[in-house]
Amino acid sequence: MTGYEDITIRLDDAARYAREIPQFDTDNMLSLRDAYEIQRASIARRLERGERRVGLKMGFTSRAKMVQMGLSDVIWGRLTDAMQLEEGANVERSRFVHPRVEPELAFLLKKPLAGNVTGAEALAAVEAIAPALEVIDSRYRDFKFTLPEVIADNASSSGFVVGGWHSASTDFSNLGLVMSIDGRAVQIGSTAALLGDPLRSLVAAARVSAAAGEPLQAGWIVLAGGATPAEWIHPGQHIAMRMQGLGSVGFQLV
Ligand code: OOG
Ligand code: MG
Repeated sequence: MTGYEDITIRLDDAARYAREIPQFDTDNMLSLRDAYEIQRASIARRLERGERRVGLKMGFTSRAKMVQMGLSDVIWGRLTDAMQLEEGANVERSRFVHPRVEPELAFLLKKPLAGNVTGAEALAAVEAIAPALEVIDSRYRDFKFTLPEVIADNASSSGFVVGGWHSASTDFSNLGLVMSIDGRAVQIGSTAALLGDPLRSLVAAARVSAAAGEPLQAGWIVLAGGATPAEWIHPGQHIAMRMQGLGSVGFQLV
């Protein structure tokens, strides 16, 4: 693919320096294939700077998120070590353009997982599960984008925090969750919002990553997608999420 170097660099710089950029494909001319190629190339620039790939995020796996963002195709993005925020830490607002947060379930893999796998095969590759918060931060002005644009922008992914890991032997298909800001519940939901069962999100992750030539690896984290609409966050706020049986995860925006 040629001709997208410019937007690749613009997106990488926007993420690196937390600067917003205008939309570049409002006419929806970009193919999804080229959008993923721009994402790959922009994340490759981070890897060249020393970041390490640690997993994959799924997006628009819940109806709540599709409705909030007005898009209806499942998308995915790449996670690097620099995006992982420490549980309970103070996170600088200046890292972001206009951050939002959403409750997710995280999978930790103990085996590679590639291609068309069954739910049972996917489950057998899971080392542990944990409650997680994803900080999404579209690099586009006003958090507005088309489907190819958000894909090119690494599916808005900017940061993620993972709580304590738990055995995946308990049924996690319908765990209640409460996301709160400064102790006030702002979103209530269930892991069942994720394609009916978050395991389906992992099955989809195995398929899309293998199709991209980057199959899921042992040790990788897979974020299954936001189970509720995302919330804007502001400096001084403490953001937390408690998931039934799995404890809680949180951080402070400063
Ligand atoms: C796109 C990212 C979607 C999710 O969990 O559904 C996503 C966005 O909402 O900006 O991360
Ligand atoms: Mg998400």
